[in-house]
Amino acid sequence: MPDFRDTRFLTSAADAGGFPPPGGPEIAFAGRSNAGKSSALNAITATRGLARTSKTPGRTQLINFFDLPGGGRLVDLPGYGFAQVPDAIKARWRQLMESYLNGRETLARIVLVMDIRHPLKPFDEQMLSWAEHAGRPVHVLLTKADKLTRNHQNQALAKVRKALPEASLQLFSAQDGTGVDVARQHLAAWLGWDEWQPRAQK
Ligand SMILES: Nc1nc2c(ncn2[C@@H]2O[C@H](COP(=O)(O)OP(=O)(O)OP(=O)(O)O)[C@@H](O)[C@H]2O)c(=O)[nH]1
Ligand SMILES: [Mg+2]
Repeated sequence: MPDFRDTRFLTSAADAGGFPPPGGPEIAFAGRSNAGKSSALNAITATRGLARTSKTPGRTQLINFFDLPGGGRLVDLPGYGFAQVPDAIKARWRQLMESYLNGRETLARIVLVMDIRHPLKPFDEQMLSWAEHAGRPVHVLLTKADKLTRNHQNQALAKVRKALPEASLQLFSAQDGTGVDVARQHLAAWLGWDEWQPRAQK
């Protein structure tokens, strides 16, 4: 049975020429800068430091590819929305994202990572409509749930669910582990890991 802990860094790409040859379906983590994409990827793979995280928004400026055991990949996308960067870098970001989103046939699914305190910003809406148009299913992580009380978590969840009635959606925290197994369960189902059980990870 494949184990998320056996996920390995493959390569980083600064442009389409750097994308690795296709190697199974790709599940890409998208979201605003600093939302917690890289941290979510590390929590799901139970591998600290696999994807680089930072307090400085805009840390991930490359597309990072990770090989999953048994085929398929996780992809850590650079985040959008960091104000303090020059226009030239924003333009490069846009070009890199467009070439990946529009050109990558092996892109199978999107995990949209949103800070539970700041969901559904314009970039998130753009990503959701792109994914719908492109026929890529989306799973939403409302992350940093540890920053809110249980009550406020549920209120935020209900609010986003109301705005996105069709979406697959969950609470998540890379810090306290909320929802990590739920997210793994979704990924395992997508990957066809039929008999995968959370307990096998422990
Ligand atoms: N409390 C808390 N902090 C988190 C959580 N996830 C991420 N963080 C923090 O949020 C900051 C940004 O996390 P990253 O995972 O680097 O965010 P990112 O979305 O990959 O950011 P970019 O690569 O800049 O787009 C870091 O300081 C993390 O430690 C979480 O679930 N709870
Ligand atoms: Mg990152």
